[in-house]
Amino acid sequence: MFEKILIANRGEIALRILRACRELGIKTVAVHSEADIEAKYVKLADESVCIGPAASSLSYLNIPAIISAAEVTDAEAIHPGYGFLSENADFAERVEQSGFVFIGPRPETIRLMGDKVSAKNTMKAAGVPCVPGPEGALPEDLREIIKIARSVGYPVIIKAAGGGGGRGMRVVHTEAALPNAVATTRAEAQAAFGNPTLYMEKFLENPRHIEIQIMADQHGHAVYLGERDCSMQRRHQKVIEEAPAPGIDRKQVASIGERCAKACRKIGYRGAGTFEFLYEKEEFYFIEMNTRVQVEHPVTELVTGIDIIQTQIKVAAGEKLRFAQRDLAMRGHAIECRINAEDPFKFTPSPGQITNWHAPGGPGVRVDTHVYTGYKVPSYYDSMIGKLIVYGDTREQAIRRMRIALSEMDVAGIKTNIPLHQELMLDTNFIEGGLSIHYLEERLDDLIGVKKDP
Ligand code: MV4
Repeated sequence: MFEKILIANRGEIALRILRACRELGIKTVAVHSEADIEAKYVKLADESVCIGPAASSLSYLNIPAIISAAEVTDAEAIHPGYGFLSENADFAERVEQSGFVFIGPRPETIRLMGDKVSAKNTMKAAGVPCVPGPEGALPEDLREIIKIARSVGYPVIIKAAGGGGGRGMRVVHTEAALPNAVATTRAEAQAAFGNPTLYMEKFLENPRHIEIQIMADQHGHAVYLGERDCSMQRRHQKVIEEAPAPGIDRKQVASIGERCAKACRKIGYRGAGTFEFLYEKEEFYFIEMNTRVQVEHPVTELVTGIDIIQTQIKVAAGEKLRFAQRDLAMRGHAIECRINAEDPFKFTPSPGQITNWHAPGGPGVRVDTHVYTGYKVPSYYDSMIGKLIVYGDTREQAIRRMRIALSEMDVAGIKTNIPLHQELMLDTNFIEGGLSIHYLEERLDDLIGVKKDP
């Protein structure tokens, strides 16, 4: 096992990784920007290194500064968390070339999955069901593209191979709209990702967003840790996640999960990973794979009892997975509410000093956060300041516990989205479960309409 790990991230996930290291008896190095000098997890770490000014581009994305920090502190491995450099294949490569272990997949795997065309081809070939559409990238010739779209059938969606997570895509409903959509998406893809490659899929109008968590070691073993329903989102930002996904046949989840695990074995995947699917009319369609640990990993931890971060570290150190698929089961139900420093209904960021922070507790309540009374939320980073996660024997119990936990939670000095979560935990459609990716945005239009014109 490693003696010392450098945590190349900030906020709640930096603290989450730090705690995993402590439990494993591993020393920690925190790297931080000038804006995060006062962060408590920086003091909790055995060592800390300032890697640059507040702006992420100069600190948390500063590859040479992070490698230097690992060198001067004699760390053995680097955990990238999520966001920032976590899915940057060049970073993973530089980490390994500098003699450190990257806690994540091999750089080639990150690169393969970062290109959404090669990711889809790989998964299709490995037996994972994908969204209908032509194999590979679109040709340059517009006449060819028109023919392809006709054979797929409208509506279609044009996506950038370099995109993902909602960036670089356009829905096309008619042949008349196709030429402009292709030209615009191509230009945007070139500008944003330096890669004009596009691909096309049948556009699914009202899907759910279900993802499968997988974990693989370096000895050819891979398992799936069930699914998460992440359909409650606004502008590609998830708001609530839960496990298991309500109303989906367990045998079907097992069949898809097994195919994901098999695909991981086939490509020699290493570490934690997530297969993103759209789910519509009782069918799963693969769209993308994430090669990092995800924000919402705690709901999976609560229903499986597996510590995903500790497992990432163990498999990176070369250990075999200590559990096989038959040892794994999902028990009970977990829900996560992302707590953001923002206006609950206008979504404008609300940075500043937290003058009072009281977190809820009790059975089945987990709060993953780095904030505390007196903490100043910087304006430079993501607005998420923590996650409230609850567990219950049933989904009903989890929702009840979430309502109670939200009511106990007291945050003063900044605005948070807690009132939005309170509203959603009483929403009859959410309580019923199984909503599509469009529900929250539609519901918000209603809510905001009502507030404007009561
Ligand atoms: C789609 C789709 C409908 N049909 N692909 C958006 C993020 C990126 N990961 C893929 N996305 C979508 N791809 C087809 N063929 C709808 C979306 C989509 C979406 C997906 C997951 C979660 C939220 C979303 C919000 C809007 C659109």
